[in-house]
Amino acid sequence: PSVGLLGAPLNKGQPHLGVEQGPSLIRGVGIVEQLQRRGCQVQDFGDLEFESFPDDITEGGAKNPRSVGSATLRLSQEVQRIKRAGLMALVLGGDHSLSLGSVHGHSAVMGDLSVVWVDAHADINTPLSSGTGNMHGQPVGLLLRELQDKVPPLPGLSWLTPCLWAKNLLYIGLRDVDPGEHFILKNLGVKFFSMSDVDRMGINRVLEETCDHLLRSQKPLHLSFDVDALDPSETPATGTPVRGGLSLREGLTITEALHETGETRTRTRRDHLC
Ligand code: DIR
Ligand code: MN
Ligand code: MN
Ligand code: MN
Repeated sequence: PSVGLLGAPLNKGQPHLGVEQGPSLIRGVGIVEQLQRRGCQVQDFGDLEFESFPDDITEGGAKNPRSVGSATLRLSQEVQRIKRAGLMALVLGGDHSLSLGSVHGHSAVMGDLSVVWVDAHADINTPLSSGTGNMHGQPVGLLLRELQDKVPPLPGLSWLTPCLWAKNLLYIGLRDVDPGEHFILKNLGVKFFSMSDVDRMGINRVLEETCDHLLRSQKPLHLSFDVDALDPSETPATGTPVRGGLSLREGLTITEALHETGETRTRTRRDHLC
């Protein structure tokens, strides 16, 4: 397997400094070497550099839309380059608003995707439903085709065409969902496994049902993994810790199970992103 590795040191999707250090810290603990040891060929595309917008103001319920829009457009273009080269794209964040670029770029080359969103949060606010205005809480809201007419035009984001169908989306790990988000989830009938579901069913059954739900459609698979899905005892440095999260083993089991679905299906369809 050949992996295209890309760092997206984005921090404008939320208020805390430090998340932009993610890519270099994850490289620093040896992700390239670890992938190589597992037999992956790694092509390192380095870290993206993003344009800064000093006067980026809140607009239409979204904070820093120009910064986030310009960064995620760059990211989408780079992911498209990696996909066209026939590689699996592995994107390191950075805050989770980067998923606007990674999902869009992936879908631009591969068409409709199945997306597994591993997160304490649903990230399905629209600029109008969001209580915080932080864009890391809105990427799914902006990517869903069904919500297209609920999203006001945002400066810097006019390039973003929604590319994801609600039926091809599935969550694991939810435990901090805003009331407006709950309404949207129910309304669109999005499939999710909350932490209580993981407790009740166990991670293996959750993953069996995940595969039944998504993978039969034979769409290329996209994994979007927010580190705050894990329990804060594992990832204390997240900006939005929520107690009672996935154990490290449960998190790894998710990635292993999704990886195996690619092993048993056609190789070209296998695709993971973090
Ligand atoms: C909250 C928190 N739902 C918001 N979202 C977070 O700001 O929209 N997402 N932390 O990762
Ligand atoms: Mn987040
Ligand atoms: Mn989260
Ligand atoms: Mn998230």
